[in-house]
Amino acid sequence: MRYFLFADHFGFMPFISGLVDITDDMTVIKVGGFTHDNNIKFPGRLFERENISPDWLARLNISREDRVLIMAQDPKRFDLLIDHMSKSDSPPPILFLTDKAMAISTGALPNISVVNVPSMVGLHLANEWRLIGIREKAYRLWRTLSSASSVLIMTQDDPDPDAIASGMAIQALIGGDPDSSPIATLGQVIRNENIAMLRLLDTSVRTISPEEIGQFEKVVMVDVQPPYFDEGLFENVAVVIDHHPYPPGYEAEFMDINVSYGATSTMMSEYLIAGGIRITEKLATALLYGVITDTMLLARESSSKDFEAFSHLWPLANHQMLSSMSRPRLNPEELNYFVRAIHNRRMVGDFLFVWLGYVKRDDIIPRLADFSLQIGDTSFSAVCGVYQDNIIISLRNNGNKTDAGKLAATLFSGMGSAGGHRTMAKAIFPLEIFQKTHGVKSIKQVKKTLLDILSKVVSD
Ligand SMILES: [Mn+2]
Repeated sequence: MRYFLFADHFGFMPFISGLVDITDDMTVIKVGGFTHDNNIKFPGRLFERENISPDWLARLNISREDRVLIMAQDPKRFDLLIDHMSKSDSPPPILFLTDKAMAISTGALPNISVVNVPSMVGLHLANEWRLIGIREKAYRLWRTLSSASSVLIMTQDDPDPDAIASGMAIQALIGGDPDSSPIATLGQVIRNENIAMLRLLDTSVRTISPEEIGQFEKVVMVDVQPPYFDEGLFENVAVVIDHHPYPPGYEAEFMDINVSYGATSTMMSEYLIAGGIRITEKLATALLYGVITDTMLLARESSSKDFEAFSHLWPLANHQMLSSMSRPRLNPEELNYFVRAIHNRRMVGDFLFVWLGYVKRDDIIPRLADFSLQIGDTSFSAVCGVYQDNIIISLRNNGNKTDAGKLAATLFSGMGSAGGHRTMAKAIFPLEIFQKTHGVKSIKQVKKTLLDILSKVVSD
């Protein structure tokens, strides 16, 4: 490649060394007789001109195959050059490096780019300040947790992808594993997509009881803050990282609460990136999914920081996995459960009851629960199955007066764990306890008893 450098100073020389290769043919044209450091070595020919004339320019034979660099302290000095080049039949691409404010209508001169070198470098430097800040925070976070032998990573009662991904990022940051630093909830993962996410990423969220909290040396909260939980449950929290507003009244050793982020996953991505921690494909997929779901694909309450995290994670993520998470597919075996559900359904008013019997996978239950609201006039549904000696019930409400979460808690929390939101809830308890409590033996009787209990309390 032939390069022509026109310069009225050599101040930006260090910045262009990366642009020009040793094999390139370089012609330097010093314009306006300035003195320069003799130590600057030029890889090619050097011309010195007081002024540049069209005739002299024509002799250089510059064409669109070449590249022109202009290094200008006084941009006006190069007007004639620009004019000449633009009128040429074969105008070369021109990079105009300056430190002056300059307006060139690039619409009329598509071959010219003006680069303000100080502001470009300044932008990079400003970003470095920010990076140092984040890296220091990442280090402080790591130091807060690194000495602990066990770390409890707490999320909301129904952890969403943002919380799960942020928990995984904490594990990556401290080199923790699911045993010594589990991602935990006092509730359970209810949404079908989130269950699919856990399965695909081969990770887990552990349901813990309040009594277990004390077994961990340090507590981290991601995407949630201590006042969310019952008073007195979390007296000593080491780390809180969240993008929801700060509800005053608590302190933690390390706190990063920032509402200008669309997702906690973005905050965690910044820590990992600034801290130089490797982001595996799985982690990138999780974090990207966290950013996407919390910001509704950068449409809701997102900032340029979310966009930056998004573009950093995008090439690292597994996109096939990502699409499976948002639209879990049905395999033939799962399809059989759908058939079974349709066969074994009972409608009582607008309440739909589905009994699946024994299932080989528990995630089919919430999937069918989502689907169940599409059947007929259903406004409230309960999909029940037996998985590994436990009865699992997924409740869905779409316009019924009955609060699914409250109903689950009232009916089943005495036998196991149960709860959720108004529109979706889950209960899980041992089959044996249910059989004893209700004095029933066969699976058929269990089914009938459940139907009786539920259809009595779900309002029409
Ligand atoms: Mn969030």
